[in-house]
Amino acid sequence: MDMTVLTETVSPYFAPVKSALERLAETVAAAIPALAPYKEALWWMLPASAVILILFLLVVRAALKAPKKQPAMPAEATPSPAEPAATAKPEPQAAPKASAPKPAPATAPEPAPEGTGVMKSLKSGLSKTRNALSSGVDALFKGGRVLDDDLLEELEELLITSDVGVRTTMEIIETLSEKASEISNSAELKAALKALLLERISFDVPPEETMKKPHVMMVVGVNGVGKTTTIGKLATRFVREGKKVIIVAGDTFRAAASEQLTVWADRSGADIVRHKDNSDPAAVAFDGVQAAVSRNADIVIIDTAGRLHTKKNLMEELKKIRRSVSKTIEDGPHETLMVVDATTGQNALTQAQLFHEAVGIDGVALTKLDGTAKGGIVIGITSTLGVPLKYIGIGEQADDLRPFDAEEFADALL
Ligand SMILES: Nc1nc2c(ncn2[C@@H]2O[C@H](COP(=O)(O)OP(=O)(O)OP(=O)(O)O)[C@@H](O)[C@H]2O)c(=O)[nH]1
Ligand SMILES: [Mg+2]
Repeated sequence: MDMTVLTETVSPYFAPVKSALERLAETVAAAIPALAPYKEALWWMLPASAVILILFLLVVRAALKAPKKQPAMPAEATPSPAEPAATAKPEPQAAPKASAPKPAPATAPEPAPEGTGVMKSLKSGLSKTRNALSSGVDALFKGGRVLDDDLLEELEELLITSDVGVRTTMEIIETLSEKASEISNSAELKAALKALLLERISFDVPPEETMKKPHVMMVVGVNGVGKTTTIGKLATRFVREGKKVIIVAGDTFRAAASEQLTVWADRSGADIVRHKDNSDPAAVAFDGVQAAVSRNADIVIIDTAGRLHTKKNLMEELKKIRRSVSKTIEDGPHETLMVVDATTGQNALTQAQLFHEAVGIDGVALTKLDGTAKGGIVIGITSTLGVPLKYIGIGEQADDLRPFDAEEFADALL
């Protein structure tokens, strides 16, 4: 091909580039005598080789970056009891669902393959709230601003939109305005804010050593907040600690609820006691507690159907489950854990208050904190509810439940 004709037609601006390349080609040909015979073609061969090399490097890079195929779920990730089918059934009412289908994946997600973010850090779990709060504070000081009334007003808005709660926000803003002269940048403001938040979320949680054997825990809450998932995560945790755990499928109302819990039982290595759908939850709870006593279990966790605190008959059903537990274990259930969904914002607080009034709760598990920028709800729950926040959920996997630790939480946020 006649390169001169081609380049001159394509662009008159090509001439200076071409002459620079020709000079480069001459230098190269002079330096490498073996290339001298190709001197005429060398000026365009040099950039062409460079382009080919770049394309090659891009292909190699893309191949290295391509996601590896997910490994099949490792057997160790779903520890099963030695005889899951046999141990998974209540004694008298055995095996109503021996060949029950597995629940839909949406209700019981597969565990993360080993080594891929299994121990999700609290910071990444809380990243949405962290981003809103921590980056929000950084942004306030942009452009050399100082902590004045305008800045405090913007901080107030930031705290309220993070669901810290109006009253707590006002208290914090007032204290900060008194300390304004000591705060001149975002790092100092974050430190002061963190200390104020920590004061409001710290409380004593009774140590687990005080648990009775078997310790009976009933898990309650409105629909879809994460009760069953939280039970699966708790079972995983307790089994890992070497405890014998029985989980009880007290949600006989929702289709596939027992199957969902069975998946978690298999995965965690806990036993499960279940009856057929639509049977009396109080009867399942009774059998679960009996099984726990006869099998010398350490912990019994009773799942219950989701219910609205406004449905009086359903709240009565919870009381009936309690009574049925206490037929075998007089002071049981020892713990009623209310699960609330952090993404419902201030509603979560209202729900917890109303459940507490209706059936009495001993602790809260706040789920889905990974899915909201409004993690400030933790402050409302810890400071106004009067019952401890015991666990926080930061994802759907077995390891995504943390005992609530105020300091760790404050560190992860600011
Ligand atoms: N992102 C995230 N999702 C969660 C968390 N906890 C639970 N979920 C998801 O929330 C959905 C509902 O969870 P379930 O455990 O079935 O909720 P439930 O309260 O038992 O629901 P009902 O029995 O129908 O009242 C599921 O898709 C869970 O995977 C969490 O901490 N983070
Ligand atoms: Mg459930």
